[in-house]
Amino acid sequence: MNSLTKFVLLTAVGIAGAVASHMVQAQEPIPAGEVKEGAALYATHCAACHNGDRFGGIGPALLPESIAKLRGEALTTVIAKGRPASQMPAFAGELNEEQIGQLSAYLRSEPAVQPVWGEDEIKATYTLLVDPMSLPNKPVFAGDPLNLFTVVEAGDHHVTILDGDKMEPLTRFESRFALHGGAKYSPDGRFVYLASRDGWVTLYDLYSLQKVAEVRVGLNTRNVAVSDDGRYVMAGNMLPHSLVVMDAKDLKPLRIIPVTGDDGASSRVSAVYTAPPRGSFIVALKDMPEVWEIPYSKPKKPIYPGFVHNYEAGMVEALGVQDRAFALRRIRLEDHLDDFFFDQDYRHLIGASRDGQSGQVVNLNVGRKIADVALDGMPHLGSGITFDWQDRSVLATPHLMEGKISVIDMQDWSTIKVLETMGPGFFMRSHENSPYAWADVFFGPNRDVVHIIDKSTLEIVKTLKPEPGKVAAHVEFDRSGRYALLSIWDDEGAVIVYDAKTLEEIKRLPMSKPVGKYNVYNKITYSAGTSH
Ligand code: DHE
Repeated sequence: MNSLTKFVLLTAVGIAGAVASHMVQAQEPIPAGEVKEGAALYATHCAACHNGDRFGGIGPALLPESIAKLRGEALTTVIAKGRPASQMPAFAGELNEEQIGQLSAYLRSEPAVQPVWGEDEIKATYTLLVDPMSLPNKPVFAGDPLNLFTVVEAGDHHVTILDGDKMEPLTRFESRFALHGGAKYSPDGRFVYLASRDGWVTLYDLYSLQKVAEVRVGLNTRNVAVSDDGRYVMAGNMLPHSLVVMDAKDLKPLRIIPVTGDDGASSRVSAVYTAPPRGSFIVALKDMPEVWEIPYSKPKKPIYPGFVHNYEAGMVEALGVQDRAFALRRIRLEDHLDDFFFDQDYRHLIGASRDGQSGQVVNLNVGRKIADVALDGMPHLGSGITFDWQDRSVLATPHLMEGKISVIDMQDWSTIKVLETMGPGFFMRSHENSPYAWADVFFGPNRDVVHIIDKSTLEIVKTLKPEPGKVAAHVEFDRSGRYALLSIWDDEGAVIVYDAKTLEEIKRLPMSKPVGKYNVYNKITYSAGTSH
């Protein structure tokens, strides 16, 4: 095994660890003595902000699942050094190394009181900050409101709203702790919904540039989806095992759907997405080999003759409300799904489990797996894109475990090409008006490069290294496809604006670890070049 292969393998093992980090940590024995000492230290130093039960207060929840991202020494480092630009102080002056170790052992241990987060707890956190009826009917800024970007800055937990015409920040505000994944927009692009790992959902008005409402829907949340009729927001939780439906105009909780199987066992949610042509939310589950289709309205056009949509067939009751929406359809599979995406008409779901050897294609109409796809090195959620190649639609995605990009024919699900890259990547992005697809290299010695692929030849035509030594990742185009924005993932990072045609750098906007950026227009039109 040469050293590069070894490095990639070790990195891949690291990623696998990252991916299943909470599982790994749950398996590691934690010495009981350390936990006991740690509990006492917690009560003295942490409970005031993070709450006695560790469910979070001013500070985030400190449960094994919510701190899973702080792997290895990252947790003790945060305790010792604090978090810059946040209210988390450094404890190195007050606690010695052994005490910090005890505290971190306690935080990684299961809580004495099993967390309960039901209707009462959710409703108690609900805050309406502005009456939606009092909001202005025009933006308070000049410029195209559909060409804004929401940039999530993970370094100091802030969000920047970026004017995509001038490529200048319009405003910047503090977000909840650890926002993760795509910001979601209302169908008219006016409101943005942000979900944090520790369960907070924030509704922000892009016309008046202010927060409208917040609610904590869970203790560990995966993501949110917004129905394309603009009525509902659905959040998927890891803890507790539930889905929470909110009113999209003010985030009022409407319904809690427990995620349980026929046998009564429950499951964590992998992710929830909106399937606009179907009028449904599609939910993938981590612990049950099922995909759920949950309708919120009648489909726009008949799905196919004879298909019985649950919206018409079903009638459910929850939280005292009885109606046709949210009548669950279970699609039973052979394997569970962790990561997945859809074709553009939402007929197929292409997914993979994290320990599986290949991906599967599920036809959502007939409700079963119809093909296997060669996606052994599991992709991250929302990693891939679709585009037309020659006379067919293709899907392209990086692999998280290997330096490869697969291009898959979406007619027969065969692999058209596997491109070798300089390392495993997270995200690929493009735009209908661009001949290029951009793919980052996220792991390994070349994590500072980004490949640019010609969508007609399926060849890498250029490799950029914008900031040697710093991770360059996650691209999003502006509304027109003229500019491509790339992040430098560093506390002293930046969003770099490129001319998407000449591939020349236009400008650099300093930002604090801008993990993701989401263009309003591309998102609300479900552009094939970005995540949905
Ligand atoms: Fe993500 C999207 C899950 C680790 C950055 N990631 C998502 C989504 C899910 C998810 C469910 C879809 C949200 C949406 O769009 O609605 N991510 C997971 C994991 O399970 C995993 C592997 C482990 C975990 O910690 O939960 C994981 N993700 C990461 C990271 O380590 C990344 C690189 C840094 C970070 O911020 O945590 C990361 N994830 C992202 C980003 C997106 C995302 C930037 C949105 C991509 C997009 O363009 O839509």
